[in-house]
Amino acid sequence: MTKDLRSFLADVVKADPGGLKRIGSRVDPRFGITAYGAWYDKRGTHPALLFADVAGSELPCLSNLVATHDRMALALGVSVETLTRSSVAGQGRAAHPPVPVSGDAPVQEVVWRGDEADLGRLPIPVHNELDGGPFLTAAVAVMRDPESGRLNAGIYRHHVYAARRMGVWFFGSHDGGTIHRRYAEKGAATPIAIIIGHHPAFLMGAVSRVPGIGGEYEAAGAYLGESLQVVSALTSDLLVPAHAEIVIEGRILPDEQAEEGPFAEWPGHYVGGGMKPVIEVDAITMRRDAIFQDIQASGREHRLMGALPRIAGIHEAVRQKVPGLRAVNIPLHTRMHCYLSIRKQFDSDPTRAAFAALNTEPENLRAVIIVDDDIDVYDEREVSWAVGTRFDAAHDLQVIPSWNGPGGLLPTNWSYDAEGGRTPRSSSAVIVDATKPAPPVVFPPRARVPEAAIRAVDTEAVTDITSPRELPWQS
Ligand SMILES: Cc1cc2nc3c(=O)[nH]c(=O)nc-3n(C[C@H](O)[C@H](O)[C@H](O)COP(=O)(O)O)c2cc1C
Ligand SMILES: [Mn+2]
Repeated sequence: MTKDLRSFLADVVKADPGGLKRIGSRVDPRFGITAYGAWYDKRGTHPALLFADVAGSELPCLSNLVATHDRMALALGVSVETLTRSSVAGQGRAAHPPVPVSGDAPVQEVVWRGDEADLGRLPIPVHNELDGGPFLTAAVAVMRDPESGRLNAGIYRHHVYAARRMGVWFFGSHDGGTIHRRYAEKGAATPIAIIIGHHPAFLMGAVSRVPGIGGEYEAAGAYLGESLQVVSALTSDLLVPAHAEIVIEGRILPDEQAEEGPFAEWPGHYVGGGMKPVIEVDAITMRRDAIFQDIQASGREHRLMGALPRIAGIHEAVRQKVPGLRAVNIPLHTRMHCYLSIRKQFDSDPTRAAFAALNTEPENLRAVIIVDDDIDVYDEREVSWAVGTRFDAAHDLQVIPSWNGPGGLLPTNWSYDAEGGRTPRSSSAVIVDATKPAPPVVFPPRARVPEAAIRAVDTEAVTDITSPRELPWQS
C-alpha cells in the first residue's frame, strides 16, 4: 500500500492507542485548535488531534500529528534512539526518485476552480493571540527553478488575506525565495502548488536541507522508503504528490507585495512580518473526505519539525569536516542552540565542527556547544556539567560578531526603541568548546563506579526499613 497520511494514521492507532484523539464538538478555527494543543502541552502529553467539526468548514482539521519523537520514529521506521542519534540523515535519495502515478490521482478526485477555489472553505486556524489572521503552517510549497528546471519544495508560512489571495514568506537564503526572484526578475508569475496532508516522512523530506536547489522529492522518497507518486498539477506543469490530501494551485505575482503578519514563529516572539509576496489561487484539488493538516505554530510541533530535518543536515555537513562526530542535538526548548559530541583527534576539531554546523543553519543557530563523546547531548545535565568542568571562557569561547541577521525571526537581530519601533541589526554567534584537550594530553579521568560493580548489585538483599524497631542501633 502507498504510504500517505491515512496509512500513517492507521499505523498510529495500531502502535500507540490514545496517540490520536478525536474532538467531536464544534471548535472555532480562531484559537480553538491551538487551545487543545496548548491544553495537552501543559499536561506534558502531545497526542495528534483530529477536529471533526471546525466552524465554517466541511473538512476536518488534523493538528499536532508531528509533535513527538515517538511518532516521527514510527513514521521513518526507526527506533527513537536511532532518530535522536541522527542516523536518519538522507541515505538512499537516488534510490527513490519520484514516479508518475498510473491512472487517476486521489488528490484530484475533487476539483474546485475559479471562484469555487475559496480558501475560506478550508479549516485554517488562527494560532496565537496577536496573529494577523489564519495561516497555513503544514503546507509544503513546490516550485520549479527556471534555470535548472528542478522541482524544489519547502514549508513556507501563508497568511490568508481573502478567498483566493494569500501571502508567502521565503526566509533568508531559502531556495523558495531564489526561485521566486528568478521569475520576478523576468516579470513572470511563479507557478506554485501547495501540498497539505501527507505522510510525515514526506514532510521530513520536504523540509530537509538538501544541497543545491531541488531534490526534496528524492529526500522524501528516501525517508518514505519508496518513491513518491506524483501527478501533474491542473493549472501548471508542476508535479504534486498523488496521495496528498489537498493541493492549492496558484501563482506568486511578480510585481505585488502586501503587509504580512504578525505571526508567532518558532522563537516564540512576534518579530517577522513586513511586505511579502502575494499568491493568487487558481484551483484547489483534494481527495474525497479530505483531511486538512495544521502544525501548531510556535509550539512543540513547529520546533520539532524545524529541528529534526536540520539535525540530519548538520550531521551530514559536520561529519565531512570532523569524522569523529558522534551525535547532534538541537534542543527543542531552545532551537537556536546546537550540541555536538565528538571523539576528538585534533584541537581544531571543535572549531571546525562548529563552523560546519553554523554554515548549515546560518539563520537559526547562535550557539554551538561541543562536548566529548562521553557526554550525552540529549541530556541537558550532562551538557551543562561538561561546560562547568571542561570549558574555560578565556580560552574556549569564540565570539563571531555579525553572524545572525540583520533582522529575521530572532529577537536579538533587531534594536528596539521606546516608541515601539525597531531597526534590523546583526547579532553574534558563540562557540563553546567544552571538550578535553586532544590526545596525547592527559586530562583528569571522570569519576565513575565501575560498571561491573553496578552489575553485581544484589537486589535480593535489599529490603525496606518500615519500622523504627528495625533500625540497628535500637535493637
Ligand atoms: C513548520 C515549519 C514552518 C516553516 N516556515 C517557513 C517559512 O515561513 N519561511 C521559510 O522560508 N521557511 C520556513 N520553514 C523552513 C523551510 O521549510 C526549510 O528550511 C526548507 O528546507 C526550505 O527549503 P528551500 O531552501 O528549498 O526553500 C518552515 C519549516 C517548518 C518545519
Ligand atoms: Mn531546496
